[in-house]
Amino acid sequence: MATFQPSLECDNISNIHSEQTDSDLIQKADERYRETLPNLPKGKGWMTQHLVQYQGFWVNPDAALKNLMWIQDHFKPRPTDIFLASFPKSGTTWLKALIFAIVNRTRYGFADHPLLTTGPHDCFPFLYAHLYEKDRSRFDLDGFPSPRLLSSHIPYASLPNSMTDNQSYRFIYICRDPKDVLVSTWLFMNKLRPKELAPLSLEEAFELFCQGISPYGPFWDHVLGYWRASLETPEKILFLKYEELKEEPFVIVKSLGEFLGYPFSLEEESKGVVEEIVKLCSFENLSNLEVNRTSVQKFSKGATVDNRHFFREGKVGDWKNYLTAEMVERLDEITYHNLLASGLLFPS
Ligand code: PAP
Repeated sequence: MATFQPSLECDNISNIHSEQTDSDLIQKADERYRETLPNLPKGKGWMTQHLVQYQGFWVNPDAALKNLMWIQDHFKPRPTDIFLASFPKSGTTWLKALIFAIVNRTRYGFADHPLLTTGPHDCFPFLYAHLYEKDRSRFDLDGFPSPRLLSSHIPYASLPNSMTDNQSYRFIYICRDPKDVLVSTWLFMNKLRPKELAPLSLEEAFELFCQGISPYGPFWDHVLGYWRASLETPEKILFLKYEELKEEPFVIVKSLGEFLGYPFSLEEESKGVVEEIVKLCSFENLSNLEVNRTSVQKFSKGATVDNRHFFREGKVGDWKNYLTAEMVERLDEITYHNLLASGLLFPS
């Protein structure tokens, strides 16, 4: 499926490699991966048998780690890039839809908007999910027009310097109450867990999550990495909370427009454009669309995920239906201690 990207002019930056150079780079990334992998600590996996600990974070040892290394070694950001960063299950799909709709609002009408027929993950691809394809023709990042909309779960500390230097790219980070993140991750990953592995019980998932062993975990280190960076460079990183977006979507959509350099005019506001965007990207609307109910999202190495799995409840506080009082107490305490000095708070 074609990826919709805003078709403003391509930056005048050449990061187009020849075929030969591309395969050399893939080979180099492969070598570093093969040399590094055997030395990494192993932990129990959620969707795979194991996770490995790389630079302090736990990742899937196959595609996720390879792609991360590729990005670290070879990805060339453009100053106009817009990155969405998140810990998994924190609101990525929602933010993808919102940012896509904000940035492209003068290109598409709401009656025949691409988001009505294309899933948010196809409109706003994961940076790493397709990079390492041998056949990179499906997602040729170099060929994307600017501004490129790219997302990733990579922790801030593991981003290459080229993405954290003082260039003008923008990052939006979305975080969510870890109790909802845990429940959402557990349910999602059990659906995708290979049949040959026994399902992960909630008790086991809880224990692993508390120890920081979940994809891109520890959760708290991930959040704090972007939180601190957003305090240091607020003009570059906008830090959002899922719960606040639920509470005040109009306010946040307006501030997203401002932050991204696409502010809403008074005329747009009076015509209800902000409301249209919020409605288009709402859980109720997106989750009922045919494309999000029936089609499949393709990731690297032939992995596929039904789009409907990205839309479950879309609520704040669904953890109340799953976690015991002891679990809540323990998780809240870990969160409290980890975030105490940072000034970052989650609703409990
Ligand atoms: P990802 O990391 O795999 O991309 P992500 O989109 O971050 O997943 O998180 C999925 C969660 O966002 C799901 O939460 P739940 O399991 O608690 O229900 C999903 O329902 C929720 N979600 C998806 N789209 C929306 C939306 N438009 N509004 C609110 N929540 C949403």
